[in-house]
Amino acid sequence: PESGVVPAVESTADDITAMRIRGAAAIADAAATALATQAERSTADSPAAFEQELRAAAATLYETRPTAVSLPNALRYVLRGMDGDTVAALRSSTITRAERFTRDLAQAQDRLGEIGSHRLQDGDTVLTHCHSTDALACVEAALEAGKELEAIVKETRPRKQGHITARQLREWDVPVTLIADNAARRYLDRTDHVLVGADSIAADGSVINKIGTSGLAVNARERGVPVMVAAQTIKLHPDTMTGHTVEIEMRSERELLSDEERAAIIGDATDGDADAKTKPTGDVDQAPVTDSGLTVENPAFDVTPPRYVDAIVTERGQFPPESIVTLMRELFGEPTDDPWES
Ligand code: RUB
Repeated sequence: PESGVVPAVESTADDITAMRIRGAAAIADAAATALATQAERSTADSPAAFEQELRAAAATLYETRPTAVSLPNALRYVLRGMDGDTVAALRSSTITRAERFTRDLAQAQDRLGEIGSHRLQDGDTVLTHCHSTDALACVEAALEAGKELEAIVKETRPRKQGHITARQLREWDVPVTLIADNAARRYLDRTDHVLVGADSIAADGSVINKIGTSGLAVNARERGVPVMVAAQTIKLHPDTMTGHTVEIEMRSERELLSDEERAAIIGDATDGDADAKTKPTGDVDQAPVTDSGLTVENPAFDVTPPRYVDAIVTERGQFPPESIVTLMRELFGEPTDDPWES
C-alpha cells in the first residue's frame, strides 16, 4: 500500500481486532513486535520515509482496539527509541528498542507475579474473571513458592475467556471450579481473594477491565473479600492524569445474538444484516441505531471505582489505588503528544 505498511503489520492488526491476539499484555507485545517487523522489511529510501512508514504502522495498530492503554504505551515506547541519521541506523535502533520492550514486559510480569504472590496464602481460593496473564503470574509465583491454591473461574461471557484461564490453571494442576458469571456472588463465601487484571488504570485508581469486573468488586466488598488487581505499569493510562476518560470498547452485537436469535426476538426472519444497523460507539449513552425497536449493546469493559479495590500489584510494588498517581507522575512526568499523530 501507499503508506508502506507491510502486510505483516496489517495481519497483526487484524489479529488484534478479531481477538485472535487478546489481553492487554499480549496486544502490547504483538504491537511492538509488529513495529520491529515493519522496520526490518521497510523498503524506505530515506530516513524521513522510514519514519513516516513507522508512524503509519503505529497508527494502523493503534486503531485496532481502544481500551487497553498498553497498546499506545507500547507504540510510543518503540517509536521514541527510533534514532539515527540513516535508514540503517533507524532500522536497527527501532528493532533493538522493540526487542527491549518485549524483554522488559516479560521481566515486569515475572516481578509482578513474585510481588503479588505474597498476598496469597497456602490453601487460599482465588476467584478470577476473564483471562489475565498478569493475574496468573501471581498464581504461578505462589505455586512455585510451594503454596497450594484453588480457583473459582468465572466463565466470562460473551467470549468465555474464563476457559483460557481454566486451561492454564489445570496445566499447573490447580483445582478449578468453573462457574457462570451469574453465580459469582454465591461463590464469594468460598473465596479468599478476587484476582483480576486490568486493561487500563486511571490516575484516580479506577480499574478498567473486562465487563463484569465492577459488579464483582462491589459484591466482593459487600462480602468482605479483598480485590487484588494485577497490572504492570504498562497498564497505567498517562492521559488520565490530565482528566481524559478511558474509552470503553463497544463490540458487535453478534457476540450476543445470532441472526436466528435476533429474528426470533423481533419476529422478522429477513432481518439478517445486524451489523449494518448498529453503530458501535465508545459512548454508552449513545445507543446503536436500529429500526426494529431492539437494541443490543455489548460493552467489552467497565470501570471499577478505586474504593472497591484493595491493592494494585505492579512490578514496582503494591499500591492502594488512591496512591497509584504517585507512581504515574514518577513514570510519565509531563504528558506529551503521541508521535504518530502528526
Ligand atoms: C482481556 C482482559 C484482561 C486484561 C489483562 O480482555 O480484560 O483482564 O487485558 O490481561 P479481552 P493481561 O479478552 O477483551 O482482550 O494481564 O494478560 O494483560
